[in-house]
This record gives sequence, C-alpha cells and structure tokens, in this order.
Amino acid sequence: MPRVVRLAVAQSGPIQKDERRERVVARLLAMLKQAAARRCHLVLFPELALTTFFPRYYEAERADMDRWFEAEMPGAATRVLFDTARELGIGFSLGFAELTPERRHFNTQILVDAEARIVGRYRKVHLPGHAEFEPQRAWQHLEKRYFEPGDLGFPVWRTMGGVMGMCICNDRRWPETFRVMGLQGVELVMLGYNTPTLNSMKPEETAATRMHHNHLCMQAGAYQNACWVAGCAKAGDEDGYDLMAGSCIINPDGEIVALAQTSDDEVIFHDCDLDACAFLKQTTFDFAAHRRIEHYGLISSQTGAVPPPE
Ligand code: CDT
Repeated sequence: MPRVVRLAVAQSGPIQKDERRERVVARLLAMLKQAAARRCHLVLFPELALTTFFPRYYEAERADMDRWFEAEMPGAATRVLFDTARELGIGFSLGFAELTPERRHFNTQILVDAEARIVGRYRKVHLPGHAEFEPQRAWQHLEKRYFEPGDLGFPVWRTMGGVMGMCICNDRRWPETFRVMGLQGVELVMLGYNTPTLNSMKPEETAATRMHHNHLCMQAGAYQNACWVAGCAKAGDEDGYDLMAGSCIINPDGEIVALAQTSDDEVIFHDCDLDACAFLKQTTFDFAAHRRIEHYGLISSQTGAVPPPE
C-alpha cells in the first residue's frame, strides 16, 4: 500500500499593515476549504501567515511590536481555523509570531493533525537580517531584533502517515537544516517564506536570480535528503514592498511537481507518495553506508569560514 499524502500549499497574497487577523484568517479558511474539497490530507500556510511581514518596521521599543505576536495558539482569531480543520478532517501547518508565557519571542511554525491537535512545533533557527536600524538599506529586515533564534533544533514527527519536518524561510538556504532532518529519516519538509523580490543591498540582482536561489536550495534539500519539500510563499506587494511568489512542491528527485502561477492567494496540490523517498534513501543517499563523519567536524565546531593564510 503506497503512503500518499495529498498535500495542498496555500500561498497567500499580500497582507497589509492594517489588515485585521479575522480577515486574514477568513482568507486562510477559504483556502483550507478548497484543499478539503480536493480531499487533501494536509495544507501548508506561509511564514508569519497572520500578519504583514512586520520585521520590515523599526520600533525603538521592542515591546511595542508585541501586537504582531500570538500569546495563544489557537487564540480568539485562529480558533475557527482549528475547529474547521477538525470538522473537515484535514491537517495543516501554520507560521506565526509566537510570544511564550515567559515572554520569549519566536518565529514559529506548527504542525496540526486532522484532529486539530498541535503535534509539532518548530522555531526558526536561522534569523536573517539585523538587530538595529540600518539607514543604508532600502528597507529594513529586523528579524534579529524581534525574535530569538529557535531553541528546539530541527525535530521531525511521525504523524499523518509519514515522517514530517518543518523549517522556515531563511532556514531553507542552509544545507544543515535539511541534513539534520534527513538524518532522522524525514520524508516531507514543509516551510513557509516571506522573501523580498529584490535585494535591499544589491539592486542589480534580478528577481529571476532570486527566484532561482529560492528553488535551488529547496530542490537541493529534497534531492540530497531524498524527501519531499514544500515551500509556501506570502507574496505580492505589502505596503510598497514586493515579496516573491513561486510556492512549490518538490519531489525526492529534486523536481518541482507543482508551482504557483500568481502572486496572490492560490492553492496548489500534489499527491506526495512518501514511499518514493525510499529508493534514494537506500542507494545514493544511504547515509549509513556512505557518509564520512570523520571529515565533517568543522560543520558543528566552527561557525564562520577561515581561509588558509595568504
Ligand atoms: N523571512 C526570511 O527569512 N526572509 C529571508 C530574506 C533574506 S533578506 C535579509 C530569506 O532568506 O528569504
């Protein structure tokens, strides 16, 4: 019996600064219902799916940013997503800004099963950008100011018929992210992203090159770890700043098998056969047979590059 997860990726169009949570959740609900109508088992939503990408705004007083965070999940605005998903018997994965009871701030993604139980929680490890206002940038990217690096590592969960993992946006650019999950036998990695279409520090870099980077790292992660990878954008023009689209589902050969065509709310689908991971996991990427960990020490003992002396 093949293990097929019918996966929906629910790309979001832009969310404006003044858009209320209730309205955003209504948009997410519409896509959840579309996915359920197509008999999907699981639907993936973007990073920080409930708000505009607020790390582009500078606030001297960090506590003034707490209004972008969720102190409860589900909370008043999001409970309907959980209730509807339970009624429809569909799982989902959702990114949001998490404020813990200890008042810690994380960029978080959860995995919720078809009974609406939170079965997995991931907190973004690789936080891009900077912590202070930088006037030389065309726009700010203050994730290092508003979030702590995730404290949960890269766990995977056996749920909904497979071995599932999550990461968030910038994490996809780091091969270590996928390899740590690959070493736990991951079969499906789900991630959301908010990625500016252009580079605030390199205006000549084209949108096409940046889309290439987006897909390249996810396709490599899928192939090199013999797993499915799904990437879900929040896309379009938020307050004059454009975020790339390109949401996709990638098979364990690293091929894109479903790709969003718009920069708006759009649901894409694919039947992901988790057994399709087995061939590469047992041959080219049979880690137990082929990895040479005696040569990989630098990866976990050194952070920056140290070239040989001149
Ligand atoms: N959200 C997020 O992580 N975005 C980054 C933009 C990097 S530019 C500072 C990304 O890697 O896509």
